[in-house]
Amino acid sequence: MVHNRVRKLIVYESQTIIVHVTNHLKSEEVTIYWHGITQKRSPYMDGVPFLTQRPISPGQTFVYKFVASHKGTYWYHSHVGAQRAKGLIGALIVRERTSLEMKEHIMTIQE
Ligand SMILES: [Cu+2]
Repeated sequence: MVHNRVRKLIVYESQTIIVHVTNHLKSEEVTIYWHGITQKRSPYMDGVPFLTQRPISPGQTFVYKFVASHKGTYWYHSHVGAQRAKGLIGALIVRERTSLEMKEHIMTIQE
């Protein structure tokens, strides 16, 4: 069953993303394409069936693992048949890594 609840993954730049995808469909295969992620060091995680991976059969699990190399607002979706249009999509937000340093201003007061 494909449903339309809003799904989102939020990570920080340079974090490793690990997603276990289990196909609970009865008769269709599935892959997940991480739209906008370059996959430079993880070409087999691109989610294109029969090009970068064998599609995930019903009942099987595939583990996607890649680095969120660039900040941005991306999305992921199925790369099989009409599954994307039927709602197998979600947001992938890669947040900028910011320093934990606080901006300080030092002031001295004298009488
Ligand atoms: Cu796409």
